[in-house]
Amino acid sequence: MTTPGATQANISLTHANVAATVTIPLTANGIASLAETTKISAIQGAGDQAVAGNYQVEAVVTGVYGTLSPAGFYVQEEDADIDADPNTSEGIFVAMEDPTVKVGDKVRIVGVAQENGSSPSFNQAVIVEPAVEILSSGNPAPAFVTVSNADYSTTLPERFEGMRVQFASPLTISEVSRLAQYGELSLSMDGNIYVPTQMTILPAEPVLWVLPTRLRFKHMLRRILLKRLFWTTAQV
Ligand SMILES: [Ca+2]
Ligand SMILES: [Ca+2]
Repeated sequence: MTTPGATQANISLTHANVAATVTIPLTANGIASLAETTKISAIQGAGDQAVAGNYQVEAVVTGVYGTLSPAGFYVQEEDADIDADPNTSEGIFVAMEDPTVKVGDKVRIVGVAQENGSSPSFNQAVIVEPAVEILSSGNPAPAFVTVSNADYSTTLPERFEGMRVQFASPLTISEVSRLAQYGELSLSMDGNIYVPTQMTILPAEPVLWVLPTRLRFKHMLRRILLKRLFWTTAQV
């Protein structure tokens, strides 16, 4: 237990003949804090997975999703705090039941970063077990990062993970077959996507099917899946 207004808490540990006292700094509100604040870009890194660990982050809330599972909110670094590397994302999801933060709040978060196949990450970079302190409200949203058609491919979206993005040119709705059941829309860049065999005649010899296969791969790089964040098994 700490005294109201205390700036630190002393915890005594005793084991056999060994005794030690650990001092944990506290914020004015008595919320745990770490000595060092880490930029989200350093947690996200330039690779496929976030760097697991215990971190303190200070960033702006960009979206709150309290009714989803997992519930939580997104934060993104203020524009002044982004690094110079476009391959490192500046945003991250904070998994939290009943989040009380609002868009525009600048928050200090102490928690554990992870990115793996288990809940609540599901291969998204997340901060779990967060202690959240609101530092200020009404802050401007961080700027969008623009995704150009030439930039986009299946190997690149990781660098935009959790960030506010906008597209450099209009997208085309190219498939709606999974909309009713799964809430999914296929969007494409540079106009509509056609079935490869609509654009080239399938050769008789399978070894020559490389052309339609190449077309299909090129089409995949132009495709974006827009998912509703919940789905139903009911057929409509
Ligand atoms: Ca920051
Ligand atoms: Ca970056």
